[in-house]
Amino acid sequence: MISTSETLFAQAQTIIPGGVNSPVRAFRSVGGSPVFMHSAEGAWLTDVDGNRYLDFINSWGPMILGHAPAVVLDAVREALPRSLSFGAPTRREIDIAAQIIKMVPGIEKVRLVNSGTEACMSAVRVARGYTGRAKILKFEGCYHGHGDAFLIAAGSGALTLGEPDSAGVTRGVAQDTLTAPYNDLLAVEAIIAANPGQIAALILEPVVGNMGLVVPADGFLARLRELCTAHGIVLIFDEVMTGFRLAPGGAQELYGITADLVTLGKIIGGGLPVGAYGGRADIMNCVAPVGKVYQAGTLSGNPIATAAGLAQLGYLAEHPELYTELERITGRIADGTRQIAADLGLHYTVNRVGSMFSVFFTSRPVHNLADAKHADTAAFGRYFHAMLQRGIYLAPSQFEALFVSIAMTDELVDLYLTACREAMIEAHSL
Ligand code: KE4
Repeated sequence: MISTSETLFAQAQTIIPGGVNSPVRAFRSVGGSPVFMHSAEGAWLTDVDGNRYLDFINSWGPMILGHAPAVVLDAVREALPRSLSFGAPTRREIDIAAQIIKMVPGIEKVRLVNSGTEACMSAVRVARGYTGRAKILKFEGCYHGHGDAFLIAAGSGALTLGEPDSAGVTRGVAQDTLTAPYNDLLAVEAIIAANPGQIAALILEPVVGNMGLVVPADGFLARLRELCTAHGIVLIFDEVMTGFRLAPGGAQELYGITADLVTLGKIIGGGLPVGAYGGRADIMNCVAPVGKVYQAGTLSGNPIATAAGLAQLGYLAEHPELYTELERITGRIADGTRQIAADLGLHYTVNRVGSMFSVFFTSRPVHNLADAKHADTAAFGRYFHAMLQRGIYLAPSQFEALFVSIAMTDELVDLYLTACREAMIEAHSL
């Protein structure tokens, strides 16, 4: 019997490229037809056929409070009657900027945009304007959105599609993007030495979610901080995923390292389109209209999006205990998964930081993209579908992180672990 999702997907593909508005949603790397969602509440998604799934994507990070949290919905309902957009400054933009500055270390000034891509593109442009330099250094497997400068050895969907460099990115752009393997300080030092006075910014995911979850090696972030300070390079932490997730102050708080600029997204909007970039005032004062680095946006600071974002950030700031619970319950998930794989003789690598984790279908440790690429993506695809059949909704790619919300309970973890064991057995015909 053809499901409604399959019917809708066939229809969508006739008028939307690949039938989706973001490539990773198309299930290309795991095969099959994507599930079309109808509604969600707490930890549960419901698709258009009425099937329910335990959500480990949570909109790729934003839904840290679970789906449809009252605190966010109430704030949106309260804002709705006073128009959906002004294109003029509003009080709430001051309130959310102040909230971000209160929560995120190192941010003295912040500008709102509408996506993580915009935040990262803008941060790099400001770094170039501030330093007068052209080149940037990124890491293989890190994803900073679909800006041209970043689609070089990118992670996430670009990696999943097996097209590490996107068509349409010109040689002129690519020549200014230098890349190094993640966690490889020797490579970073060599690139800096080979490009004296030319590198405007070093941008990275302080904890990587976009090649699957990869943890910074001890001392890696601290050494990058030293190198950037010594060479006048703007250190940009892309915390679009990790911001407000790993701690109220994100990875900067967790690791005690302060970047020069931070990019934010996902959680910051409570599920609505908000991104932000911010950091040292001397750098941010280069941004128009006060400075000469131009950046703009019709819907930046949108009153409904800022209502949702401010409500979510406020709740996270007022309930720091939820990070302890996320640590505990995600620890149960990761440790349980690792044990199940080991009991089955698979010994798969499970990387986790806080409420972000990935199961790599390889027994090798995974510290960078080359390691991650050893994973058996075919087996991962079979596992993905075996879990989907059992009502567990994972990221449809080996090269993505999973996200846990505070709606996850011990009973739901037990459901997940039971499904995980059955799916591992099915995926490997054990
Ligand atoms: P957006 O433009 O998608 O809001 O943010 C881009 C971005 C920037 N930086 C990091 C660290 C990110 O993870 C992202 C977006 N993450 C992907 C998931 N790998 C979003 C999902 C998708 O592309 O559909």
